[in-house]
Amino acid sequence: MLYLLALLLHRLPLAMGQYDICKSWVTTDDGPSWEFYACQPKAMRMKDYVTVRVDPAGITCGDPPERFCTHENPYLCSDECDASNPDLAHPPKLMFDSEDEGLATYWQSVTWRRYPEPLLANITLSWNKSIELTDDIVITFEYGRPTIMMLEKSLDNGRTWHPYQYYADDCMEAFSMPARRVRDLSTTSANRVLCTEEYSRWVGSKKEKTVRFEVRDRFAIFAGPDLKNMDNLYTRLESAKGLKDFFTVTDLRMRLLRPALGGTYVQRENLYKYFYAVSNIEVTGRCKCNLHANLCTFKEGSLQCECEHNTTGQDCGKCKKNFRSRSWRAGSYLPLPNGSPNACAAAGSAFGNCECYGHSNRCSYIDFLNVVTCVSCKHNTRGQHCQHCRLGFYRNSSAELDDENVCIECNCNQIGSLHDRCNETGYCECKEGATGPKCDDCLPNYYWRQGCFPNVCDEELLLCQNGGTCYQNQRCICPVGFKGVLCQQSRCEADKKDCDGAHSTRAGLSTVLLGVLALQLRGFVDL
Ligand SMILES: *[C@@H]1O[C@H](CO)[C@@H](O)[C@H](O)[C@H]1NC(C)=O
Ligand SMILES: *[C@@H]1O[C@H](CO)[C@@H](O)[C@H](O)[C@H]1NC(C)=O
Ligand SMILES: *[C@@H]1O[C@H](CO)[C@@H](O)[C@H](O)[C@H]1NC(C)=O
Ligand SMILES: *[C@@H]1O[C@H](CO)[C@@H](O)[C@H](O)[C@H]1NC(C)=O
Ligand SMILES: *[C@@H]1O[C@H](CO)[C@@H](O)[C@H](O)[C@H]1NC(C)=O
Ligand SMILES: [Ca+2]
Repeated sequence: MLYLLALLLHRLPLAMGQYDICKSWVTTDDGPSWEFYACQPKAMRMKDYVTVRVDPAGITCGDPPERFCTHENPYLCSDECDASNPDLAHPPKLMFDSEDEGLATYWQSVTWRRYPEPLLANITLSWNKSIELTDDIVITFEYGRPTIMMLEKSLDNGRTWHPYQYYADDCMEAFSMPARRVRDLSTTSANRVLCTEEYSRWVGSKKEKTVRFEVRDRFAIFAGPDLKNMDNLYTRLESAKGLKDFFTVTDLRMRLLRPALGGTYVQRENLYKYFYAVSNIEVTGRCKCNLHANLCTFKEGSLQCECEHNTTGQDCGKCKKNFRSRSWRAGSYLPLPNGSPNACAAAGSAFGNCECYGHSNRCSYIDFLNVVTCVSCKHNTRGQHCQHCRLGFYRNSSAELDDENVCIECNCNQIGSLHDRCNETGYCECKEGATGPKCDDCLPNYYWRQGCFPNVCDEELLLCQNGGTCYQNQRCICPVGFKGVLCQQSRCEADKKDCDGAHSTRAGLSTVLLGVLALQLRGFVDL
C-alpha cells in the first residue's frame, strides 16, 4: 500500500503539470527515501495582495464634489463624484474589488479643469515581494483609455524604476519612439521595451476599454501561439540572460500622462469630460521562490514563500542555518521535465567540505598546509572560513556570520588615531590627547587643530595673566607691556632699556604703538 502511494506520488509531477511539487517519497533499491524536484507556486490573482498608492495628493475626484460628462454625450453632465458620499465616491480600492455583474466600480481622477496644465496621475502597485508575471496585465478604463501613458516596474521594492512599456496614440510624437507590436518581436528581442499604439487610439469609450501589457504574446515567441510548448519557454527562461528578470516585478507604476480626448482636439469649453477612470487592474503571476517552494502564503501583510530544499527567506533566496556546506543556488527548470532542485546541503564532515558562510563560492586545497580554505572572501571578511573581518573592519554584533553586513568599517579618524584598526566594539586606538570611538574628539584640556594639542591657556588652570585674553585655547593675547606664554612677563623685566623711560610719555607712546603694530601684524587688531 505504502509502495503504491509512493509510486503514485512519484508520478505526480507529470500528472499535475510541471514543477508543482518539491519532493516525493520514493522507493529505490536502497529502500525508501525523498526525491527532490524544482518547484514553483501556482499563479494567483495578484490584485488581492497589492498595496496601492495614487499620486499626486488630491488627484482622486470628489473633494470638493465635482460634476463630469462623457465623450459620447458631452451635454449630458449629470454624473457626479463626491468623496463624502459612499455611493458617489471613487476611491483607489475600487480598482481591485471584484466586479459584480452589471455596474463597474472605479477609481476616478479630478477633471482636466486646469487645462492646458497637463493632467498627470501615478498609480503605484506594491507587493513587497518579487512576483513572476504569468499572464497579461490588463487595465480597464471606463470612459475611454488614456491618449498617453507609461508603465514602469521596480525589482527592488520601489528603490529603482525602469520603463516597462510606452502607450500613445502617436508614439513618435509622445515619446520619440517608433510604434511596434509585441507580436512582431523575435526570440532575441522578447524582452524589448517598446511603444505601442494599439491601446491608445480613440474607438469609442464603450468599445475597447482595456490596456494590456502582453505577457502571453511574449511567451508565445518561445512556446507557440497556444503556449503549448512550455518546455521551450522554460529552457529559454533558464538560458537567455535577463529574460526571467524581465517578467519579474515587486512594484508596478502606471503613469497616466494624457486622458482620452474623444478622437479630437481638446475642447476648452467642456473640460468636464476629460479625466481618468480605472475600474480594474488584473495582474496574474506567481511568487518568485527561486524554484524552492510550491506554496506562497499571505502572512503579516506580505506574501511569503513556504521554502523547501532547506532554503529560507522571503524568496527562498538563501540556505537555512546549518545547511550551508555549499553556497545557495536557485533551482533550475532544467533538465526537463523535473528540473534540478539545487537543494542546500547540511554542513557535514565530508572531505573538502568547507564552510565559507556565504562569503565565497570557492574553496581551495593548500597542499603544504593540508587544509581546505575559502578563496577570495567577500563582504570584507577573511580567514579560512571567511569567519573573520578584514583589518580595518570589526564584527557587527547584530549580524549572523553569514550576513553580508557582518563586517563594519572601523572608520578611524586618520589624524586622531594611531592606525586604522579597531577593537571588537569598533573603538579605534587614539593618539595622545584624542578620544571618542573614532578618535575624532579631544580630551578635556586639549584643542583640535589637525589633531589634538594641549591647551596653552584656558578658563581654569592655565589663565592668561595681567589682563591677557585666551584665544581658542591656543595662545594668550597679551596687553601692551606684557609677554610670555601666559603674559606673565612684563616687558620691563625682560628688557631693562625699555624701562628707563617708563614714565616718559614718548617712550610710553612708542611702546603702545609698537604693541599695536605687533598685534596688527598678527592680524588681531583692525586699525
Ligand atoms: C510620477 O512618478 C514619477 C517618477 O517615476 C515622478 O517623476 C512624477 O513626478 C510622478 N508624477 C506625479 C503626478 O506624481
Ligand atoms: C515586507 O516584507 C518583509 C518580509 O516579509 C517584512 O519583514 C516587512 O515588514 C514588509 N514590509 C512592509 C512595508 O510591509
Ligand atoms: C533538509 O533537512 C532535513 C533535516 O532537517 C532533511 O531531512 C531533508 O532531507 C533536507 N532536504 C533537502 C532537500 O536536502
Ligand atoms: C549590522 O547588521 C544588521 C543585520 O544585518 C544590519 O541591519 C545593520 O545595518 C548592520 N550594521 C551596520 C553598521 O552595518
Ligand atoms: C574597545 O575599546 C573601548 C575603549 O577603549 C572599551 O571601552 C571596550 O571595552 C573595548 N571593547 C572590547 C571588546 O575590548
Ligand atoms: Ca472595480
